[in-house]
Amino acid sequence: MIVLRSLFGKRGAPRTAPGERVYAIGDVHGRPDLLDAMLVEIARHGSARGPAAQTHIVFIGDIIDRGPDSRGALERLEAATRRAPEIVTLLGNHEEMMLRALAGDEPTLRGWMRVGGAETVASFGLPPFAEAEDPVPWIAELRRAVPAEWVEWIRGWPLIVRSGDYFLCHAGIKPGVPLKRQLRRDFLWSREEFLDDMRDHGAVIVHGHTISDSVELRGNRIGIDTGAYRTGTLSAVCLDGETVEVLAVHRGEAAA
Ligand SMILES: [Mn+2]
Repeated sequence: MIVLRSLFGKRGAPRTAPGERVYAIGDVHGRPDLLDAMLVEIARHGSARGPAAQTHIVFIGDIIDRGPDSRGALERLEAATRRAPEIVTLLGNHEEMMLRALAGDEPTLRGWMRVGGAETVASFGLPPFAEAEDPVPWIAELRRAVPAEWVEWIRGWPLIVRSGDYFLCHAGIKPGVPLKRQLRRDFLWSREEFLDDMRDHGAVIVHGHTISDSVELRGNRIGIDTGAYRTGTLSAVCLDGETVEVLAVHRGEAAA
């Protein structure tokens, strides 16, 4: 495990809000085994580090899709959140697609099937939506398969969490636009324009959504998606005052 201090140059080291320890966990994408392993690792890490006035455990979004067991990942997360109210899950673009499909948005449904939604519906016991079929009965079937209380729960997931100099969101932000005026779609879908931008965004942006080989610690952002569904490695960072530590759990490749 590494500890990094004063990474961030000109404004001085960024810090969490006083007394706050924040664990931010990368994209889970249908891997309940890794979700559980990471919560165990965080508990171990927290005991070793000693108590904090307040701890927040933040999943960065994209709990579902691509991996083998999205239904299981939601089930584990829901159970963990009931036990541990310090867990917060941010909305990811994949949950956004599922919510839109459930609401009857056909173009989103078609796109969702191509980017891992087929795996999610399979985990709920449904065949994928086929291009030529009538979407109305298929969507009705999906609504029966996904528990209504889970849909309401996911609808309530926030887009952002802030602690001191850190700003957490699923994908990123629109550079050059104040954090208070960002759009929902930028939190959910940002890619290169954000990733390549070297400017100070007014906070260090902690995000998932784009896979990197290891956690990316940059001056203006921290990328924590290490592609758990295909690498078997789920990563997280612990932000505590001025310290940043990287955590990871590994459970082998997802079953093909
Ligand atoms: Mn994403």
